[in-house]
Amino acid sequence: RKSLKETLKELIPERKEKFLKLKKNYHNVEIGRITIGSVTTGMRGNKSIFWEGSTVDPNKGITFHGKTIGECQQQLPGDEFGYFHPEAILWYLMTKQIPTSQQVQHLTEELAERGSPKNFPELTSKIIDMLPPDTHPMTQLAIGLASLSRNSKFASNYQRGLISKDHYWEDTLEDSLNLISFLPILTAKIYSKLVNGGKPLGEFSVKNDWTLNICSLLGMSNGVHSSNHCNLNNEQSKDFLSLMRLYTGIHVDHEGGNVSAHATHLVNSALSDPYLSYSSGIMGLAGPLHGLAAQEVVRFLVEMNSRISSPQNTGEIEEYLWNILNSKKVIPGYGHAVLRIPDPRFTTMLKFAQSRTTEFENDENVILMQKLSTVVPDILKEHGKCKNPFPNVDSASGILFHHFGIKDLLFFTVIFGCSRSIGPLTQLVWDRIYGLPIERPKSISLTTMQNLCYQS
Ligand code: FAM
Repeated sequence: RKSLKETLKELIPERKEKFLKLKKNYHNVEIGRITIGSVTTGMRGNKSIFWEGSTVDPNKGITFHGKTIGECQQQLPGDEFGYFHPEAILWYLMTKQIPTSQQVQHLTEELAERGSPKNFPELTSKIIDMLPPDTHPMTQLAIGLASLSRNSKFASNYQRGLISKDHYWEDTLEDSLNLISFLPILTAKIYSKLVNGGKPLGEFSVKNDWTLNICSLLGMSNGVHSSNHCNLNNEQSKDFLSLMRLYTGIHVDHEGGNVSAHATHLVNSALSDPYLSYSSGIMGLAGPLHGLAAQEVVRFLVEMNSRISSPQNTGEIEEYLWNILNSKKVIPGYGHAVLRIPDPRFTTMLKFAQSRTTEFENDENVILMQKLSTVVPDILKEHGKCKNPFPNVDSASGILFHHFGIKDLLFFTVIFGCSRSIGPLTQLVWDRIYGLPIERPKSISLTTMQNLCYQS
């Protein structure tokens, strides 16, 4: 019975040797070109961030160590519906090895133990309780995570001079596993503050897996070891758990260049501890062009439905969309900086809804979400500005949570933030294994660019 840490320990020497060989002998091999366009368009396409767990291909979408979402669903241990456990993808991202069910079970138990109420830092609870109730949930999440820094093993050992560079990864792993484990309770505290005056909505159990604890603590599960505040019937409670598992499984990582991943990796390169680093990632995820789109999509769908006669009325929908575009606003949930196809994560969420027709057939917002995926792309193509007119990850997810009763718009991105912890924190562990230095790209001024252009 080897733990994740023991398994990693065995893998490190060979991988580190490969990395160091490249670093030492191939320093000058060119990867790409930096142009004025790179600097003026947000470094689109510049291959300059080291990232192991996942890659986004414009025409294929996300792959995790080379495997598509579908392949992960087939190969990673999961539930009866084929939705892999976030614990399974955590193991897989970290080790590049498909875990056995037993390994996933052990990791699940380890995370549940680490994240149980007796281990959850009291100070963080108090800080969340003290925040004004109208503090945005993402701000609360960022503050909560930053406050956990007080418990950082990395920061404390570093300050006391107790760790050498070769061992940074061990405390980074320790902090990262604790951070991931604390998320169910932290998330639930933020949610109960939002909807229940701060009173708990459900319970934590060391017998639950990570996702079931999130559902239970949100008051959205009526299974054994779960909350008794749940308004869902048995079937819905199971569906909600599947939705949460599916969602938190596929949102874990989206290579290194997206704002939340990039910020986490950048801040950690200064050896800020994993809590501070991921808190920065969450602050990036809180932007409306990134993760906050999850919230904006729900607002947008609900608002549109209140203004049109039916979610099937193509003419009214088109007119509504054109009004948005003509007022120079974006259509949330559409477009992507890298993808040039409908986001496979969107398609996967859509399939979830389509496989449960009886549950969703009367939900006008879910109907509109599906309808938009057929109408918006043509409108955006005609509009002619955006490079990718297709639905992205945020197009479907929030409205499915909304259907089951998570109605508070501001909360959706917090669920995104739970899942997204897994990929970037995994990368931090490897960053420290490989001993990556502090990141310090060179900035360039308008005058320098002018000089380069007008003299060439
Ligand atoms: N609706 C209207 N206009 C859009 C658009 C959309 N959905 N997507 C892009 N455009 C515009 C964009 O604003 C830009 O206009 P300007 O030239 O006037 O600045 C133009 O099309 C070219 O943009 P692009 O090159 O196609 O996209 P970017 O790579 O600059 O930006 C996104 C990518 C995702 C920020 C952009 O598509 C967008 O704002 N989408 C809506 C917000 C959203 O859904 N974000 C979530 C992204 C998600 F994947 C995530 O990170 N969670």
